[in-house]
Amino acid sequence: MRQRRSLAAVVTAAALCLPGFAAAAEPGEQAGPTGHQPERQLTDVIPAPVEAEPDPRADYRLTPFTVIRTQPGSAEARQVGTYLAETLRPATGYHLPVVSWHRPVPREISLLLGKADPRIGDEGYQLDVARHRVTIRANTAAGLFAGTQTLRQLLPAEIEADRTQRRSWTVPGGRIVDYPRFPYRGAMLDLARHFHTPDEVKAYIDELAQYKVNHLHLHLTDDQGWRIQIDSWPRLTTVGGGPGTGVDGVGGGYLTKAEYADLVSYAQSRFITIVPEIDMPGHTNSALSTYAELNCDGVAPPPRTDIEVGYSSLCIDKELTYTFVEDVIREVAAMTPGPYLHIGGDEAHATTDEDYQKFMDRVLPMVYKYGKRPFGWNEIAKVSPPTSAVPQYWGTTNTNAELAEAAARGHKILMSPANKAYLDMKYDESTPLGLSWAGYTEIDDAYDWNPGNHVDGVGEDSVLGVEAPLWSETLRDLDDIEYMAFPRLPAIAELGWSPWSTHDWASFRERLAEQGPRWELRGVDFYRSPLVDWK
Ligand code: TNX
Repeated sequence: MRQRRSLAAVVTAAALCLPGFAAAAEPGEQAGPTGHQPERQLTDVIPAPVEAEPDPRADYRLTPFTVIRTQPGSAEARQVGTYLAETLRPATGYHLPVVSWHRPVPREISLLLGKADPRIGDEGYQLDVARHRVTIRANTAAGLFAGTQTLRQLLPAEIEADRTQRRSWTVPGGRIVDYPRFPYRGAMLDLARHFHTPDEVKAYIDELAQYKVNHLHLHLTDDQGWRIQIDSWPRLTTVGGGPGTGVDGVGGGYLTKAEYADLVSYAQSRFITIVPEIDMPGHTNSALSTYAELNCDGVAPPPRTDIEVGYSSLCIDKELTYTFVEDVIREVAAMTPGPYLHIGGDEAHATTDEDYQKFMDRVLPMVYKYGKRPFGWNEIAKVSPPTSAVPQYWGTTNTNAELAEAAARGHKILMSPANKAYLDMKYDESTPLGLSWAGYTEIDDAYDWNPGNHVDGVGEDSVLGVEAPLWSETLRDLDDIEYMAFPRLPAIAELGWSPWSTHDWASFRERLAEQGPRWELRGVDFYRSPLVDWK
């Protein structure tokens, strides 16, 4: 009884105070079994769900009376409910109280743990839309979160507005059962070539989360700049990340440990794990020019902000190199709760193969020593690292002997083929930003490849997942980032989440068109590819 009374109080408050109530109460706007067509179909979602069974008689209408009820006793489920309420309140103007009651209430959206389709696993969910309630069930809070992101896309695009919209809010009826194809669905942001502020990274995280991306790899160090505070080598950031250390001498900056920790927890609240990268032994000019003693000859090279690659190397035969690397790995591991630490290893053209082997033989064990699983660009496959190390494929061909051998030895591989998944490649010759060394990458190129058989000898079972790297030699601000990431990021996200059986360019381009108005309402810049009939 008490529960019912407090609900009544809430609803009255909504009816009296909130502008959305008046809009919803307008005559002729009542949702009903007849007449009112939802604008969205149950399958209008990116990434495409595993299974969707529409029921046109079961459309649900969000109203000022809707309550979000989360699993009793689960603080995590409640956080997901609160985030859902926060995303739906601005456009609806509804109160959308979040409660954790045991008993169902009328007109609820409930987020519940357990009792779902057994296929959903750790990250999947089951979404049931019926006349009077929406129920999301999952085994974990991550699954509930994924379900809420689907629900968000099933509402009309205006749900993304930041001010109250005078309209009705209908969700198409039916059931979705959905779970990921690969455990790792990632994006990468390069903070080294141009620094991007914590607020910019957070804005990107907010977008990634909507497409069920669950890892954000931060490329934190490179020839131009060093972007993460390391207490034992303090000049790395004050000098190596100082003013003028962006490409062409533009910008500079770095993350303090506090800012990094804040980013980690912000990402966590959207079920995204941060993967830090310290690139070595190449791509290290910022460290070498900051600390002269790290160089073989003890002489610091000048800082560089051009975009050449492959000229720098840590000094492989100097013991101080390993003191330095261990200090950095120890501190980065300590500030990173996620399981992975990326040690780069790409384009070490200034390091001989023998030295590269020596270096990795010393450094890989350090990553394990501090409790992390190493990631490296695919070049690390050539040193036969322990099989739990993850090579990240960035090549442009469908054959790579070292990678196939690594898969045969039992490695999981992360797929980021540069001619498909690199978000910094130009869309076509007229794209004002980006590079083109791996070719132009239109949205259909980004979409049309199968991570499960892209490289000979690297089958579905050897693939950990996919990642879309965004290198920022040419990207200075958030608009630049967004213009290159959208619409290609959702293509890579779908390849990581949706089963290959749903893969369909015609369907994808239609679903993508529906994202356009959402990006506009959120102020997200994007490339209006001529291959898509934008809404
Ligand atoms: C290659 S991909 C690089 C980066 C560049 C990128 C630009 C890789 C592992 N290394 O250093 O930023 O191309 O597209």
